[in-house]
Amino acid sequence: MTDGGRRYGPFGRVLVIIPTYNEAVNLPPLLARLRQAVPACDILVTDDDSPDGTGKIAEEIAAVDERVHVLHRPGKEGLGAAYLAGFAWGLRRGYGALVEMDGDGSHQPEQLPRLLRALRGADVVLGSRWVPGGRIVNWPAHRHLLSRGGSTYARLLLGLPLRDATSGFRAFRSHVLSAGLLRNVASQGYCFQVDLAYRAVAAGHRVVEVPITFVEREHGSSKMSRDIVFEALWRVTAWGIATRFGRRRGARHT
Ligand SMILES: Nc1nc2c(ncn2[C@@H]2O[C@H](COP(=O)(O)OP(=O)(O)OP(=O)(O)O)[C@@H](O)[C@H]2O)c(=O)[nH]1
Ligand SMILES: [Mg+2]
Repeated sequence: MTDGGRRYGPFGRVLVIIPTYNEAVNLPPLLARLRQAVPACDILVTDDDSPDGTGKIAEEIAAVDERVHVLHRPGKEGLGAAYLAGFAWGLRRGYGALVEMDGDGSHQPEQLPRLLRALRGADVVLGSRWVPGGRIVNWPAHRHLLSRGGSTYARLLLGLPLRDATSGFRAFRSHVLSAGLLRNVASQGYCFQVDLAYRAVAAGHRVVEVPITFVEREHGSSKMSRDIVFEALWRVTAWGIATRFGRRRGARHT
């Protein structure tokens, strides 16, 4: 892995995509830590016209750091849409690896090198809270239950060999995110993460998990809602039923 040459192992340039909605307080320190931890990565902030001015703050940082870019979207459309737009942006520019990372400080930039090292021997790397060495800091019991329960449900129903299918800290080799794999992705909330993991596994890609420490946000508010949980529940259930009744995996249209 070299830094000065902006190449990371066998996969070339790295783009870290950070979707933001009202992360004005969290974004500047996060970008500073990321720049320190992985100096050569490029960063794309995908902002949905945050009312708190996150997009403008990102622009100010981009003005003094040529490796920070900002994609402004007209309004709040959910995590899935923000990532799909970010992937398209990165694929058009020939990045070898695309990374997903939350903008609220829950994912530690200092652990990104660990994900990138694992990506040398994999197509997709998930930062996992639920493998040995994984940790969660400052979560109430009901969030543990929801995260563990959601992952277990997806694992059992979809036959996913993964402990943390909902994790949003992950790295993809860009060839994984082909038009075919992303066709008709409609998931919006954190179900989007389960959707991509399921599609990657079904397509035969090498998906591995490495432990991460997840720290609950200190500032701003969570976008987790009842609707987002409900979306995950109904979509995963529908995919599970479709799989059981023999519809080809990876050919889903929900
Ligand atoms: N662009 C964009 N970003 C979003 C949207 N919804 C959430 N995000 C961002 O996605 C990341 C994860 O969202 P969070 O609110 O932290 O949701 P979460 O991590 O599932 O929930 P918590 O664990 O409670 O924080 C954060 O950087 C958010 O700002 C959206 O609709 N559009
Ligand atoms: Mg969060």
